[in-house]
Amino acid sequence: MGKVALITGITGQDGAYLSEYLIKKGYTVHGIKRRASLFNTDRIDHLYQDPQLNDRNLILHYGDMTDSMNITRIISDIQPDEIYNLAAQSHVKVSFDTPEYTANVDGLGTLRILEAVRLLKLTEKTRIYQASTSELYGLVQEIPQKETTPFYPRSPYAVAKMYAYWITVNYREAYNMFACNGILFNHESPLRGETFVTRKVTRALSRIALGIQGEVYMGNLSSKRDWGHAKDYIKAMYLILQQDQPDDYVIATGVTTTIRDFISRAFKEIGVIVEFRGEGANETGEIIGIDKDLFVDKIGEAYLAAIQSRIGEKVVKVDPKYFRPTEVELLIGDATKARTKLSWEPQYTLDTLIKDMMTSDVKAMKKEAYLRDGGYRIMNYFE
Ligand code: NAP
Ligand code: G4F
Repeated sequence: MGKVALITGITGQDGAYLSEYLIKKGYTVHGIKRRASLFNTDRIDHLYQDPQLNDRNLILHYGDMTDSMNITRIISDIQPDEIYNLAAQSHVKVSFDTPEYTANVDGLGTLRILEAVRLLKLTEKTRIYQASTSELYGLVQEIPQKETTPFYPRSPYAVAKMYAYWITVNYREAYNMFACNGILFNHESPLRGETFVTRKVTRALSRIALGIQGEVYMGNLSSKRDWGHAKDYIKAMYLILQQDQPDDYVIATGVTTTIRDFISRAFKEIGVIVEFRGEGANETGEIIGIDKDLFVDKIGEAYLAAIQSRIGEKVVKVDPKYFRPTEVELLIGDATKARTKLSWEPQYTLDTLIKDMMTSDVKAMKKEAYLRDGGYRIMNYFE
């Protein structure tokens, strides 16, 4: 009999990749999804339709991290071997607007899982993975950041996740539970939520190239992130729960890049050369050239004349409304422990991640382009 896993946050980026990964390993995967007024299972719908996968191996339950009885009942019914607690209000900027809700879901939600396992007397059977984050390092106290680096959270999100981190450690020590933190640095993919910076950029740049968006407004272009691919990072989650002893691990690439450089590289991937000038809220990114062959290959001949006519135009601008009250300026992780103890190695580089995201968004936006009149539009409502 295969193992049984419960994934909270199964409808999110990581939940989608992890559920597919575990089903392919022979697991029966149960997921908690929220009731929403529109369908919210886009990222996992293909798992039901894939003839290679047995659809009985994916079972969804309505639930919410703020509802203790619901969580306890689901865990009691399923009796999981492994729980991956991925559910969270995961947007740092939004956490400044909804700090109490974020604390409830991201902080107390983790306690609800741990306490349910304890009260149901599943501590011997059920292993728990907690989705901790590099945001814990916040105002960094050491470069690069590793498992022993002191935390200095800089947002309601990070403070809530700090509670979740320590309550996981506490339940491990107090009740001998197999409960582990994966301290994951930023990881992205074509399934990344549209309001996180990388996906906002790959969507916007695809739209600019196709002439359905004029420009994109960004926040802090100078902050630096250590970006990996979600497909690599969910493998680390699995490995963390397969060890003999429970422990906490940093998962990162060890490479850090500014938002500005991410934008330049994503543009370059489709043959558009941009140059940034100015500082702070006055900084802009201007198209200074087009690599015609690359642009035609990636975007198409039909769009070449329009993009060439935009050389000299500013297509990236800054809107201070995207600045955060307190910013995390620099993240760069040292994943030596995971590399040695878990034998975890990422397959993607930043350039192959960008290529994957741009290819996917250009394809998606082309569909949209066909449905539009081709006039330039300015869409800046994404956080
Ligand atoms: P995501 O795409 O935002 O997914 C979050 C998931 O949580 C979604 O399924 C969401 O449901 C669910 N959720 C939110 N509030 C909930 C609630 N009250 N009750 C039940 N479910 C709820 O996040 P992700 O990028 O996959 O990240 C997964 C986890 O890793 C999160 O805990 C995040 O904080 C953490 N993390 C992420 C990164 C990263 O770079 N991606 C790095 C470190 C840690 P809906 O689909 O209905 O919204
Ligand atoms: O993509 P972001 O919103 O991700 P952030 O804040 O680093 O958080 C993500 O990674 C964490 C791991 O470290 C996770 F725990 C968390 O759940 C989430 O997945 O922003 C990255 C950087 C920030 O410095 C932000 O200020 O990009 C900067 N930025 C600049 N312009 C922007 C924008 N961020 C967003 N979302 N939108 C912008 O227009």
